[in-house]
Amino acid sequence: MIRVGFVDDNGIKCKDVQTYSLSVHRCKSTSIYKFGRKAYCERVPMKILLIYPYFLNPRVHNVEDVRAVPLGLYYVAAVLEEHQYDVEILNWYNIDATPAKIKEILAEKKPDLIGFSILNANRWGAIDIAHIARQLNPQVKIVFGGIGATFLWKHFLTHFQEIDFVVIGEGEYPFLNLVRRLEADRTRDMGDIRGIAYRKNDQAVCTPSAARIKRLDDLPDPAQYFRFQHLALTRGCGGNCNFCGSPQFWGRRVRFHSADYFVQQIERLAQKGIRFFYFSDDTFTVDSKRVIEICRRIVDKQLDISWNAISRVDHVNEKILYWMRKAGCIQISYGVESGSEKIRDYMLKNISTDKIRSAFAMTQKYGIMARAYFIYGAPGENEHTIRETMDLIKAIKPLSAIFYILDIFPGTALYDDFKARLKAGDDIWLNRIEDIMYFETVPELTKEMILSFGQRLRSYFYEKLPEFAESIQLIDDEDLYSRHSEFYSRLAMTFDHGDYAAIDQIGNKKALAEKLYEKALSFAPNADAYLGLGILNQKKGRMPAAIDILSTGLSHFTRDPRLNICLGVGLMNLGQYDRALERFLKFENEKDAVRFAAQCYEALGDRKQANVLFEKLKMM
Ligand code: B12
Ligand code: SF4
Repeated sequence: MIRVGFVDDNGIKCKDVQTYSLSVHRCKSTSIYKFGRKAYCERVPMKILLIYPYFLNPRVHNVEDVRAVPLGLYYVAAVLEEHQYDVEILNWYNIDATPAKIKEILAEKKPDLIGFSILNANRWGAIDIAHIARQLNPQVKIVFGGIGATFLWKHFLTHFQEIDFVVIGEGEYPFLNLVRRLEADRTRDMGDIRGIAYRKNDQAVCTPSAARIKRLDDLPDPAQYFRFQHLALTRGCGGNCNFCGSPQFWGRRVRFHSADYFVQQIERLAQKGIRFFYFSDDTFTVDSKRVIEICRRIVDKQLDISWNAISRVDHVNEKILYWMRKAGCIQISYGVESGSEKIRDYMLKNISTDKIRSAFAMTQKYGIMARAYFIYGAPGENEHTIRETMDLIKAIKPLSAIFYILDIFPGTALYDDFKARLKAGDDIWLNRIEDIMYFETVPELTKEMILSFGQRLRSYFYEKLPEFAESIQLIDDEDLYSRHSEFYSRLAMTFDHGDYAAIDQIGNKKALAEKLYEKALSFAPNADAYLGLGILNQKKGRMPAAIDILSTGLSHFTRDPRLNICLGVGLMNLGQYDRALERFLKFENEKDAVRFAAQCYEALGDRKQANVLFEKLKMM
């Protein structure tokens, strides 16, 4: 859209303007054009909403899995930002299908176009939101993009009139081209925009695929505009697993960002307060030289960050693990999938048991938590293969394990096989289901069997976990001592009050946490470990021991408020209010410190000071 009007002698724009729908070339800097002396023409950017819609089934346990906006949406938005569009991302994973709320927000935002990021499991959320948006404004354009839309474009355009366009594959530039064309209102023939699908004479058609972006660094860095935690150094994966959409979607040739781009992205986000990152590549460590370069720079720049990464067991070695740990990596997730070689071969996983064993041993040795992804419920799964998976768990001793039932997603070899076996078509997705599980498509695997396999695997893992945690042997490298200390301390906290603390199947958690805190301190002083031990001792009524350990902690971390407050509480328990008060008064801006200080004054009979602090507390 462009707006045409006039400026007065002072250069002030006249309010009485008209808006035309015309093609216009953007002014390089201001996007305002002047014609002659007094007329001007100004581009009114389209209002674009990019929505990450809610899933069909509420996530009770694994909210963490669905909470984050897919990374690609930030890239799509950054390209639009770079071209001066008015773009906003809405994370609606938790709007919980509340039409009134959705209506209210859309009515207020008045988008000209809505783009949805589609995974299979959230497509109904998008369809329902699109329906509401259309009711509010029949002119609004609806675009679906992402991996869940790409392989079902025909299905979506055939069955859902709300959807105008599907962007196929890597979305940034096809979407930009589409938006430009819509803005210019030149929609009669869209056939020359590569990488999109639309309805032509009531038939769903798609244009030739868009070329993949050659140099990923040409993409504007979304960190300039947004704050997010998932990053990716690469696009594509050399693997060819039959259950995974990545090979068909991204291709098996891997493209990279440069170390410069990636580290600058981290720095920009760190400046926005992000300290923890998820490196979300399919295989972060494909190019070990590049990864080591990135790690060196993180170390040289003293970026105080920690991060998780995803990799393959055949793409790690000691050198890369050393550098990753130095640079703050705390966890690597590996797709192990199954203990049965037959099942791994069926999945085209192409990794040997030896490789799995050695990657896990190496990773843990460097103090990086090795997490295993398992998939159960593949053809041929039975008592024996589940036993094999348990044996592998026992051998590799993962400190974290995730168990998924084998799902069939469009765009995978498994899906093609499913369609051929069941003579099924994409219409299956007209059902309000999130996904299709493999066991639902064969008679020999029943739901009960699969659920019990899952339960057994999880129980086995939890039962063994304390043993795994205790058996870790870290490499004796002084360079990594402080990292080792962090590693043990973090692990201890997980059992003490983190994720594992809530799991009943894991036994002896407190005793294990205590041992792990002690191991942490055997490498280097660590404030969390001192605090953890202090609290554990206090809870067991071992006050002198608690005071002792907290005092040692304070000799290393004098200004740490948590250690001071915890020690103060210990002293209060021993009736030493004077000494406790000294600890609390150092932290007049910490609520707990002020409350305990007030209680100390009260116990010491100084009602006046106690009241001053209780009043202060009310204002905090
Ligand atoms: C890292 C990852 C995760 C991470 C982080 C996800 C995140 N928030 O960034 C975690 C572990 C949290 C995760 C969770 C899940 N994941 Co996941 N994940 C991946 C992985 C390995 C990489 C994703 C990525 O960052 N890609 C790179 C970015 C740049 O691509 P992108 O986000 O897809 O965006 C591009 C295009 O898709 C497109 N696009 C995307 N949205 C839009 C919107 C518009 C309007 C347009 C025009 C274009 C467009 O343009 C973008 C730029 O080119 C992929 C596999 C893969 N390589 O894609 C699986 C994958 C996406 N995940 C998958 C699944 C199933 C899930 C879960 C549903 C699992 C669950 N148990 O609930 C959840 C979904 C939650 C979510 N928010 O993504 C499947 C999806 C299959 C499907 N058809 O639905 C994949 C493909 C793996 C597989 N099994 O094949 N995942
Ligand atoms: S599962 Fe992992 S290794 Fe296999 S193709 Fe997908 S991303 Fe690559």
